[in-house]
Amino acid sequence: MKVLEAKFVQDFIKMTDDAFRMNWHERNGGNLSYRLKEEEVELIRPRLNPPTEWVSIGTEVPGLSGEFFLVTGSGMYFRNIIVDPEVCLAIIELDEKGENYRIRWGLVEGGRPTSELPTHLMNHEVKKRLTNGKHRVIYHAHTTNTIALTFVLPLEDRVFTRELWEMATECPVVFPDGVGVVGWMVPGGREIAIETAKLMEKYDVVIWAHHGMFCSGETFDLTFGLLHTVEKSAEILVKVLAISPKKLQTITEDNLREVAGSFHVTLPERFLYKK
Ligand code: 2HA
Ligand code: ZN
Repeated sequence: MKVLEAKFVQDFIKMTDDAFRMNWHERNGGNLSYRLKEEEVELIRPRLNPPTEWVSIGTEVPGLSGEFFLVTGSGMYFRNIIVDPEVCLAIIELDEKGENYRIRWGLVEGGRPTSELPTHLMNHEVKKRLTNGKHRVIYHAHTTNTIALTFVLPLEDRVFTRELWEMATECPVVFPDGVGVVGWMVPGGREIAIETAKLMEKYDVVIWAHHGMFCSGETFDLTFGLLHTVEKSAEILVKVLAISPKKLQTITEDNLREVAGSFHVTLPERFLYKK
């Protein structure tokens, strides 16, 4: 099958276009990666390029040895993906040690996979292990309101989780594990990848202070929907803070317990503190 006709490629492209229209991807901001299923690799294998030389990932992900990923290209604009996906995207294959990759499709005018490849792959490794392979999508976006909050809220998981849960009744149901926060760091390398992957052990959402957000999920819809929900909640909080420094009423910790009971989710006690 032609790579561009594969459903996972079509879904990937649609998600990047939806995301661009949300205004989360100025210039070359943000990146997306998808871990292919074995049957998807077989479906497109006749259309892959012959193997070329291995390139260092810049970190080790032994848990992903031999896996294939569809990823956005470094420096590529989300805006252009739908117009010319073969220029903007790549399918990469990892070696047996999980230390190197090689490009098997895409980037036809040259280039490299996303600058955040270490974080994407280290997150994939954690989530593949913790979800028995169910999670396949890692997504990074420059979400305006979430970024704004990292200038005014303490950079603590417990504060961000609680504030975001309070902003919309469905939030604790959509991200019951909460959100993690990484303080400001230089992006694009192994260091920030390690810090992010540590938090991915506990959460499906990690906020990068003054930069954006990473989400992990099973499908494109679930991962996009998760990031969208967190960002919408952050937007409400920004508006609330802009209207008044003090809330007159809110969703309380007891309300959160009631929602958790009705929707059969477990909320960690450490986030249900009395304010
Ligand atoms: O420019 O978003 O974090 C791509 C990025 C780097
Ligand atoms: Zn970024």
